[in-house]
Amino acid sequence: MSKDIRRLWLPFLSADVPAKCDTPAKVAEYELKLGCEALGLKMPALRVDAALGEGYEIEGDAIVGGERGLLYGVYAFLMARAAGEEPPTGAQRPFYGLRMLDGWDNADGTIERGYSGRSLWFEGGKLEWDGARIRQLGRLLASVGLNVLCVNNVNVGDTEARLLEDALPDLAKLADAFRPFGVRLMTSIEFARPLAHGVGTADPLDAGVQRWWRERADAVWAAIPDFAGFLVKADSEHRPGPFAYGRSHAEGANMLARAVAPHGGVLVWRAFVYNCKQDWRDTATDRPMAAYQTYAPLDGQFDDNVILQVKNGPFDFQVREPVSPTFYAMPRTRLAVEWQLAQEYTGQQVDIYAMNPMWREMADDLPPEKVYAVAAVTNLGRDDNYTGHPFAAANLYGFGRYAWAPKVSPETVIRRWARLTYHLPAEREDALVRLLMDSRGVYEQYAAQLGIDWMVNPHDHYGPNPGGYEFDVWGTYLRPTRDAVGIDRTSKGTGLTLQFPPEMRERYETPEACPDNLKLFFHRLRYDYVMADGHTLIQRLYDDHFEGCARAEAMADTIAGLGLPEPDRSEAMERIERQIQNAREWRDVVNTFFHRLSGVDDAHGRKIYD
Ligand code: GCW
Repeated sequence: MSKDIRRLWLPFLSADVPAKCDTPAKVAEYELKLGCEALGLKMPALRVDAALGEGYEIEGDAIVGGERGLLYGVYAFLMARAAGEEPPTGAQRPFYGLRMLDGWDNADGTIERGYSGRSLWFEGGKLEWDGARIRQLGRLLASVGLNVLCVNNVNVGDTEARLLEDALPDLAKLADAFRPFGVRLMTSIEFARPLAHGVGTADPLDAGVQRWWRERADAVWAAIPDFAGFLVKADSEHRPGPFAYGRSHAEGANMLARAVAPHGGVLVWRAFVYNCKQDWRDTATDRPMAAYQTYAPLDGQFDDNVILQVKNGPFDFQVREPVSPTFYAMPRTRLAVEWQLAQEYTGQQVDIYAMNPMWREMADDLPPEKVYAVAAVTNLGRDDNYTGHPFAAANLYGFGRYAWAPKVSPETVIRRWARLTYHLPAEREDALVRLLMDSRGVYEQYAAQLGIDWMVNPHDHYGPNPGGYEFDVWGTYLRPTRDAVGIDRTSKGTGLTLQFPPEMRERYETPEACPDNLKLFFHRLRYDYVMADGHTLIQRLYDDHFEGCARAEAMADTIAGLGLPEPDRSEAMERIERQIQNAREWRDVVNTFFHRLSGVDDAHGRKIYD
């Protein structure tokens, strides 16, 4: 057994789940007993009602549910009691059937954009894991009702491709480890894989290619009967795909979907397709328009078991983006929204950035039923606390809650996480909840205010570098001059606003109607543009950076005053110091950048370096 397994938001489950609990029913029973003893509760009866599936109902002194539903019901009951609240009443069902975590783990144990240490399930070129930690992870995922885990990076190397080949027995063992927690596995596949096996082409319309994938799928489901399906990144950032054969993405996705369909599998196809070799001189191509341009014309052409996984915003997991217009354009396609719990662009689990408020904003702009499934790139790794920053666990917890109820109040979720994790006295709990609720706004204010994204250091994506991507190939330009900054994405500019339904188009089309937090996402504005609050744009750029940084500095005192238990206290204090350094760097670099360009001084005479 590994030492010091961290319990995160389940501290009352003070013993590991033993390996002999090898079905959801056994885990449910074990957890209920363990939890009730710890919390001094009378143990409710467990009753299986298969018809409830993933749903459950807590009725008086019984918990009723389908096999997995029972497990979810047990955790819901225990977590409510541990938080001193009443368990939910009435039938509970997850809003989304597919609630998926995407690991960007590589076989060598590294994680692409991972900020919590090495992989929990890969090392040295193969699947390898600590059983007790995987069971703890399974418990954490089940406790918030997540049900699918994709184990490898969407950028698939040769070693990872072998997960469905000679490494399949290991994958089957990992599936066994997660199954008792109701978590089914998925893998990312490489579209051109048949080439490595002498098929000679990866053309989706080629009979040999179709046969190769059918045989692979047959072998996979023979080894893992409840395998969830495949995830594919194709024709995206140098990955192979159907375009090489003159085929559409519907043709590519359907070919794979037909291989997995007989087994009840799904084919998750990522819509993250854009020109990653753009010439910065080309002002007609506008990267955030790419997904819509590629996929909207294909609506209605995808098979039923294809799920098109669209990043939440049209760009790429930036701090502030509108909802991707692709979501409004494909009513006849099953769409999944993809989020990134790994904080690539949002502070890398050093800076605090709680995501539930962002998910709720999306649910307000896009009726949750327009989306078929939810997925998120995990923020998990082998660090003792699993998520690098102890507060980043709130995002993993919160993602599960959002997947069950997309309109759940962010504050309710964050408070519940805080209470379960720390049990602080009321005033300090309030302070932690406020800190987390404000955290995204703080980060946004010093790193991406007014919808200016992409001022990050290239490649690494942490810290400021306002000119860093200007002459690069990635299509992420802001084109700052001495007078103005931003891209005109209106009908008079690149036309991104035209991809939105009328009501949203109107909201974004003019700088006056456009909310402040997206003004520079949609508009090119002069520095002397007067904002609704009467300040010029340039003054607002300075103000936000000074204020955002000051708010980050103030967070250190709040955290110090929370009285957190160790080691969380030390971890959080060490990271807030780094966050403050980062915020100062953002403030000074970005302010100096605009000051040098514009020559306009800060109206309040604060320090801007030259
Ligand atoms: O934002 C980019 C990341 C890549 C990632 C890509 C994607 C897995 O910088 O690291 O690759 O998104 O989502 O495919």
